[in-house]
Amino acid sequence: MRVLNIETKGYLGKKIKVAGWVNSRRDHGKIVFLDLRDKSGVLQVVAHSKIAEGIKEEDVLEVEGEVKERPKEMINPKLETGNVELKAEKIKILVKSQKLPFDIKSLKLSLPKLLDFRPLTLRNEKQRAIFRVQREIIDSFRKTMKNLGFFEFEAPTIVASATEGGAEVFHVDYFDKDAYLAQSPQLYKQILVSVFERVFTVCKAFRAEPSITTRHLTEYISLDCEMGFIESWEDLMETCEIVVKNIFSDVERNCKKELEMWGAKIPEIKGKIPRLKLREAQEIILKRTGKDKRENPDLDPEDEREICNYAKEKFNCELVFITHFPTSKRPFYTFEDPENSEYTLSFDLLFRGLEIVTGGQRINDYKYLVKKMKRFKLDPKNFKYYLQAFKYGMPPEGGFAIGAERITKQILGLENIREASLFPRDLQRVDIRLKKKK
Ligand code: AMO
Repeated sequence: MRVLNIETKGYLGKKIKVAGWVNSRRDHGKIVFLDLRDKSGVLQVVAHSKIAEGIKEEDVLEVEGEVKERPKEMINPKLETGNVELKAEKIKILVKSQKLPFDIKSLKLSLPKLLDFRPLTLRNEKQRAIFRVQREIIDSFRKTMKNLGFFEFEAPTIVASATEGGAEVFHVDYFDKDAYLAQSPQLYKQILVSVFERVFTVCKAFRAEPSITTRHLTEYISLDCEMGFIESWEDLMETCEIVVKNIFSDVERNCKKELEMWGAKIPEIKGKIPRLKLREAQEIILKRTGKDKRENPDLDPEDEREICNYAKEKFNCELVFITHFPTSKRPFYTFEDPENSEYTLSFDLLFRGLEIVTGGQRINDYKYLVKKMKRFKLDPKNFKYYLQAFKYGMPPEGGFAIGAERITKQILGLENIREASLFPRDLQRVDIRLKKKK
């Protein structure tokens, strides 16, 4: 039976079989060192040149032999299997690899090349680490949600209307009728509050982003939740804080090696994440930079960086909630501040200079929701299906969504969000770079 590389430490002096890809080959006369890579890590295989003949990088092997302790001077403390090696007795080449177009281990490539060769570049240890961290983030979100009594559901991808407003929606030619790719699971998570009270989903969201930025994808992973019977919209920010803090502590505990590879440090959050109203933030930005953005309905990327610098200096916190965005600029479903209807009970969470979460309280009163749709020039008839949930009793509710690639990017300090997507899609790329239609 096959033993994983990481488990070989437990088989000292025993004969076992391992399998994997050749990460590297080093020849020392009649002795050949092969670093064999499998899903668990790398193991050093020592073989006589006769049985290692013709073996090259990325060939897929099955190796049988004895697990031995390495001589003291050969111990590699950087490797989890660094004090053992496998003395090969039999090597079976399961399949040969063709000549590699570049060195996978050092991977000195531009971003477009890195993505063009994704099936290959993902084999690089540091690239794989990104997605181990992302997996931990998603698992952590799911774990916290379940612990807090949220019900997991799968949101539809093909939807009948644009939910988040704007023109950033992909049209689907649906049997000669109109449909769209979901910009978010917003309407469905709200509907389900009237069924399960607390719900969450890990789903794909689609935005027809017309520009190339380091923070936008056209398809991203959304970690969405929605909760009913809130006593105040503060409940939402508190839940968001619990979720994000758990993500940080799970990644710190379970992804030590990955964080080290990227030189990344998990932020320390002592006490509560600071909160600033949008207009307060803009006043601070004016004082710090002399730039007057007090009329703007949102923060731009430069503002997000500036206000995070401020939060770090003032509160020693790398995260900050921005609240009370203008009613005119938030989607139709957003609850207005009873103290000033110009603003909403909504928030963004910024982390190291980038928005990673959006959330807020929703309008749960049927008649008011219909009125608000009309004010937003939306036809309630097109939302008849969704409105049923409100017509027949929706408790006070709200929720939020975390962008999985964004939080991954910020934790690891990646320069571009595409690096945090296994198979990124953007204006110019679906797997490969797209060519213009002739
Ligand atoms: P919003 O549109 O702000 O809110 O999106 C929520 C979060 O999703 C991430 N995100 C993106 N990530 C990568 N590429 C994109 N193009 C992209 N667009 C958004 C961000 C953002 O904070 N329904 C609301 C959420 C809610 O109120 O519950 C919504 O979709 O991290």
